[in-house]
Amino acid sequence: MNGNRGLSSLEMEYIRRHHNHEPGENQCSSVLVKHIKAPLHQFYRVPMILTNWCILTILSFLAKATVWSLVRRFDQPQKYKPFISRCVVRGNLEIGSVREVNVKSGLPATTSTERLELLDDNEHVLSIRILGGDHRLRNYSSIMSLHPEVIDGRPGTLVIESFVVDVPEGNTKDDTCYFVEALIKCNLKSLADVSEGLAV
Ligand code: A9S
Repeated sequence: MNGNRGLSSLEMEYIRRHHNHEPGENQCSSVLVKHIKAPLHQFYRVPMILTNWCILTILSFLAKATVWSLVRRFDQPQKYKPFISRCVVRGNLEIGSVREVNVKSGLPATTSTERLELLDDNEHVLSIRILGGDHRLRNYSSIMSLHPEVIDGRPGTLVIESFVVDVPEGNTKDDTCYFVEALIKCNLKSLADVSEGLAV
């Protein structure tokens, strides 16, 4: 983690609470923060006298995609990750599920095998671990935590993403951190574009 880098005390608290990587000697780790002008999740205030299965069924179909609804879809990372073309999950969305990810052409990889480590719909935390693939990210694991915030007086989402990964043979920690941070910045920019495009 590169020091405080202008993070607020609240962001530091979230990082302390959810992003506790312990990088080994030959690993690098970092944390990225993104402020998205879209709600973390959509909710409707329905008078209790009207709440019944019919109303909730209708509302569930009307619910717009929001930041957490995109992030939590371990089976569909391509919904917002620009480098992923296809994903197949073995098993259902439980801890331990494994996905086979196909990567778009032009990148230093074609496939990646990834395991769902944590999916918490209350704390809005997702963690994955890369098990394999024809790329150079060994022992890669990442944590995403989403937190509601107000941006320009409207519901927004603070997204914090951290990772830890082995430094490949022949590379430096800085090289490796720079490479992974660049990819994650692209993912978070795309997440913002998709979420803000959907949020009304
Ligand atoms: O997808 C993520 O959450 C994060 C990263 C760093 C994924 C990287 C990647 O999918 C490529 C974009 C293809 C780059 C993998 C697994 C390996 C790469 O070399």
